[in-house]
Amino acid sequence: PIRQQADLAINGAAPAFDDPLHVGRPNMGDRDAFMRHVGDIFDRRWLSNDGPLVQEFERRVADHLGVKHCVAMCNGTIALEIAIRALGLEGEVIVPAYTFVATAHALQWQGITPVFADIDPATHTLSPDAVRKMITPRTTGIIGVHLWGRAAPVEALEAVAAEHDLQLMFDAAHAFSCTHGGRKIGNFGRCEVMSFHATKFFNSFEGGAVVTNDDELARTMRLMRNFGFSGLDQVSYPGTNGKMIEIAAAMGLVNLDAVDDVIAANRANYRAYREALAGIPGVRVVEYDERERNNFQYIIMEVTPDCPVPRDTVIDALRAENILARRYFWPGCHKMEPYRSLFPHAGLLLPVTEAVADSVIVLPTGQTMDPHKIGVVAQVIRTLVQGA
Ligand code: T4K
Repeated sequence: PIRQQADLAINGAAPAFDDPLHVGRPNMGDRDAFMRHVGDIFDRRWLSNDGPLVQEFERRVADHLGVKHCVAMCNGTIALEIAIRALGLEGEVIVPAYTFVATAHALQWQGITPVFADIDPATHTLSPDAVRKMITPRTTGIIGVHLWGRAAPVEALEAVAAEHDLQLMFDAAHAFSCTHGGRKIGNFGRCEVMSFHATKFFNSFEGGAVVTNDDELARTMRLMRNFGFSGLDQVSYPGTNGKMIEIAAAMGLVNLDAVDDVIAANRANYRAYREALAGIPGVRVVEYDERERNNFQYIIMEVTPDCPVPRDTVIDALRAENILARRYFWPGCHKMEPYRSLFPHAGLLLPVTEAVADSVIVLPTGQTMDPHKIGVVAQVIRTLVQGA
């Protein structure tokens, strides 16, 4: 048991866990069901290019989200790039700097400038007022990010977009199966982008999708995902190779059957963390709105300025115990290349982004965690902070 400073691995004691606890440990559905799909794939000799499992996956995801079209892709980043292309974005597009760097890269990669707007300290998502300040004559769109599965301020961003004639889309990489106003995320903006990466609570090994209710946009993205081919030897768009493969769809289908169980495990972990960390001075677990459905895939702990121990020391202490906590998304995209060189003074307009990036710790959750392990994680934090 960890009771005093000398019991902590950072002070020389043995680590609390022999094997590392990971943020982003994949959740896996039924192994036998997956193996049956593998057998079918061998029998059919159909591995890619709009195969039957990909088609079934697209239908099931669209049904789950209550959205008209799901265009499955090889990963979330390519899905972002294709959505950005299909919407005809160019010039400048406003995004948060407090997101995974792929949101910004998907623009920069195609010669569009990501312009970083600050976030709301309470929700960690774009501040509509900050977005307004960043609009220039070159602005063509806004990409909101539903960080941690909590919806960006959809209606306020819609109002800004309408006022300035801008396209609005969302990076919903964290928000599969979450709701906004009781409606599934996937139904907002012109389109929304999902990630099914291994570290997401619902994975297809690697994978992603653009979901939309817009028929024409879906058609364009389907063509762009497959080199722009609209017929056997006929190309009607510049395209890329963004296709999802059959084996990925097989994993996605099996994991889709397990989504409710994984969410239940994540919810129990979230409650266990909240209880176990309650009352420790200077740390708090970011809360999810109980009126909305959430996937609880990220346990976010903020280390507030009154905490007697700096955020990075808490991380070091956890990692010494083999609890591989992360500082997502430190230090903010604006401080990563190429943006650091392009916009050396961007930080001046992003005080909330920087404060949040300096305070967040992401803790392990998912199928491989349980309330007992969470109790130990919390005891490490309690001992470290209260003994300081
Ligand atoms: N937009 C947003 C807002 C995103 O968060 C992301 C991805 C995207 C767009 C782009 O979607 P994708 O193109 O990725 O589909 C991870 C993921 O690679 C990335 O998908 C994710 N966001 C991001 C938040 O997290 P890293 O750099 O943290 O990955 P890594 O290798 O450090 O792995 C995280 C932890 O998970 C480690 O402790 C190891 C563990 N792990 C990982 C893998 C892959 C496992 O235990 N097993 C595994 O198979 O980026």
